[in-house]
Amino acid sequence: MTLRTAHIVGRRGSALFMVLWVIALISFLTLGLIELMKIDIDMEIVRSKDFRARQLAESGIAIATHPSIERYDPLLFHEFDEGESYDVRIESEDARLNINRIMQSGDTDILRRLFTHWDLTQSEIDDVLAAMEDWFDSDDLPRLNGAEFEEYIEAGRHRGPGNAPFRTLDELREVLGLDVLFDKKPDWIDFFSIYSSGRVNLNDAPIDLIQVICGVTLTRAESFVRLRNGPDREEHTEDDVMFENQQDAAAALGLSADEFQSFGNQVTLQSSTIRITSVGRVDEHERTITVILRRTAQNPTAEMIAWEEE
Ligand SMILES: [Ca+2]
Ligand SMILES: [Ca+2]
Repeated sequence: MTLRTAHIVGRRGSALFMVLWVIALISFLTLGLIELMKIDIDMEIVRSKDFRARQLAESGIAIATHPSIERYDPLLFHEFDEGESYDVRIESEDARLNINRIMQSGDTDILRRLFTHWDLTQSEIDDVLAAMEDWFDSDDLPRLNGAEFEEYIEAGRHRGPGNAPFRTLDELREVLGLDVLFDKKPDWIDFFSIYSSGRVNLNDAPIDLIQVICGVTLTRAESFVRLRNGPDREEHTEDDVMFENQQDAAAALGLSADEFQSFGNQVTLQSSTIRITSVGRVDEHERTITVILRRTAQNPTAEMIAWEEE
């Protein structure tokens, strides 16, 4: 091969290589583009399902807030075609302890008893209460094992405690030093409210609160809830028993009138503050809307106090 022929073959080889390289590059870019389009379409599907799930949750809220809807009404659950549904729960907000009222009163005895019930040690309870009190009080002086601004920043938080009553339950969740509570009772936050009256409604209270407030055994508290649930043993159904007077409630708890009176000012049998939780679902996508309403005999159409979404 002459030098000139070798040069031509070399140039043809380079050209071929360039063509192959451009084809590879175009293929690569096309695949990337397809992948990007696929991600975009997937995100659009997620957004659309999320939007629809929120619409369904809103429908549930609209139905549940109607004054004539009872907590066991079949309209509170509806399943549509193609994996779409909403499910609404109506309960008394007074099934929960009001954390701000407890902190305001300075009497944390009920919290000590509840945290003991959840197996926290006395020193763990002291630390948890110190942390909650430091969040609540207006000063910046940390209690022993409590936490104020400096401790929050040192722990990598972007802000310090509220130094005021809790505005939301998420703020209560943010208190520094509550890990032990989350460890021993992961759903502890569900026992609290910032809207409840301060008297716990025995017609809706969870077993733990019945035990701790009324000082009864687990067996007694369970038997009380069984009676409350009616013959079908299921809560929130038409046969549920609502205790209307203290004598009946005391008898169902196996307590004398005097024993009931010892905690009578901490409990109630009716409430005007209602929690409505509506879950909208589309396949595996879920949106939850929680609404707090206050409904009185004078105002049966109800006043909305809070609207939270997650
Ligand atoms: Ca403080
Ligand atoms: Ca029932």
